[in-house]
Amino acid sequence: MTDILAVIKARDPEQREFHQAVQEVIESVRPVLDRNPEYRRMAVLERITEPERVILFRVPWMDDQGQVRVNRGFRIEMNSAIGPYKGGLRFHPSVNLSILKFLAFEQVFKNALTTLAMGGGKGGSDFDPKGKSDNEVMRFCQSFMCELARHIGPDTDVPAGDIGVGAREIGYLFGMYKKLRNEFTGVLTGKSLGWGGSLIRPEATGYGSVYFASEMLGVKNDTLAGKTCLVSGSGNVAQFTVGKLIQMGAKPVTLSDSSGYIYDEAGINSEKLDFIKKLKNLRRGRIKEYADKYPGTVYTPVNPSSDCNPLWNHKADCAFPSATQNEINEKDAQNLVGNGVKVVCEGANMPSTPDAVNIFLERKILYAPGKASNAGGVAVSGLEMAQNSMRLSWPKEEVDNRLKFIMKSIHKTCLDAAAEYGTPGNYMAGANIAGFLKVVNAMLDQGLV
Ligand code: NDP
Ligand code: 2IT
Repeated sequence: MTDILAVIKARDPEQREFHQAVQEVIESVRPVLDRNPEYRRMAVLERITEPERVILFRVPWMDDQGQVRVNRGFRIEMNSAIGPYKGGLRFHPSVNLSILKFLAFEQVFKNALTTLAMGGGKGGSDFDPKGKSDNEVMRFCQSFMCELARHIGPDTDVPAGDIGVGAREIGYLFGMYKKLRNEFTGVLTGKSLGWGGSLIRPEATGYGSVYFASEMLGVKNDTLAGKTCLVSGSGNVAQFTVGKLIQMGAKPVTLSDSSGYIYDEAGINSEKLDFIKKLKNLRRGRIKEYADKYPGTVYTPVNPSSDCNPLWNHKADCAFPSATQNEINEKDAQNLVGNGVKVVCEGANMPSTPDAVNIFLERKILYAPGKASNAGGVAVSGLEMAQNSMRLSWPKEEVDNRLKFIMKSIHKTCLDAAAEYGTPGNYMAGANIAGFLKVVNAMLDQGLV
């Protein structure tokens, strides 16, 4: 099996994030392959690690000065064994094939865990929305969709948001798709409420992550009430993680962006969270302004030469990394457990490096991998697709109850699979095994396609 990884590495040596995501799964599913030799004969690992289709295209657009710019657009259609490709679009200068393949690969397992019929995909661009005017963002989205439209559809591939893609971008993308196809369909999720969006979709990833943490604590007869929580990021996932933590009586004390982080020992309350939402979503400002507004808060800028992130070095009970991949390294993980953190619940995708994960597993803390704990976002996207198909919309309580039910079910699925394959309590192994089995068995049912 190490051979499969060696072949993948030799084929695309520069795709480090993709190798990282694949290696974790290969190690987790070893006992599954040992129990069922047929999987090896049918080369399921070789098949599941190769995208069904990779689309790469030029995105030309004009900036406000009349200068033409060119970015790269991507869509990775990873696996459609259990449903149409489904997964977000990321607009960030770091976007490349490695990052999108790792995200698409993780999405396949995550979507399988949600109980809904969704395959896995991911896409995006190296376009940086930061500092761009609304008109520039609109022109970029329109150009991006001019090409993407021919590859997607409500029963084929249904994109959504991710880093740098929120309600504004989804609106511009949807408008262009509708104009090109002359069809009003649920081709994207994360739409605004007035034209096909689902209640609770904006909240879903953050809320779901907190529901998952609460389930994990429940196994230990504990709750989130009174727990001090470290949260990173300050975008969609981080904001609604903080919101739900406040509702559950916990005390979130940190938030960050790519420039630095704030530590508010008194706790971020609802009023302060409203300030963050306006700052980040309307003014598109920097988190530093929080410290200017609320005295007693410490702002620490990012230090690129530091070997660790001081955000993870505060006394706390729980950590919710909700910014980006590999934001917790080995040293950060040591700091977290050294400071008494007992729960690490990933809102972001692959925020912990493999060395960091090993520390969480060795120390037997409650560690939830993103593909389980952040699945609430795509799960409610699946519910948005269901509502669009019925041309109905469910009330808030109904969607929230379904989200809670799905997060509970993912939690149980992870624990059951981990116990069945000899790693009780290991949510990472459980998530990988359960997702793998669902997708691989569907692939085998459908023959060699
Ligand atoms: P947003 O764009 O809303 O927010 C991203 C936040 O993370 C910002 O605060 C951003 O800071 C920070 N960030 C992004 N890249 C970096 C970086 N390279 N270094 C440091 N900070 C960074 O994105 P989301 O909240 O939607 O996504 C956050 C994470 O959650 C991602 O890993 C995403 O894949 C994952 N996720 C999102 C889901 C969703 O439904 N939106 C669902 C499941 C997972 P800055 O503004 O300075 O860039
Ligand atoms: O990583 C993710 O699960 C997302 N960005 C959400 C994907 C979706 O289709 O809602």
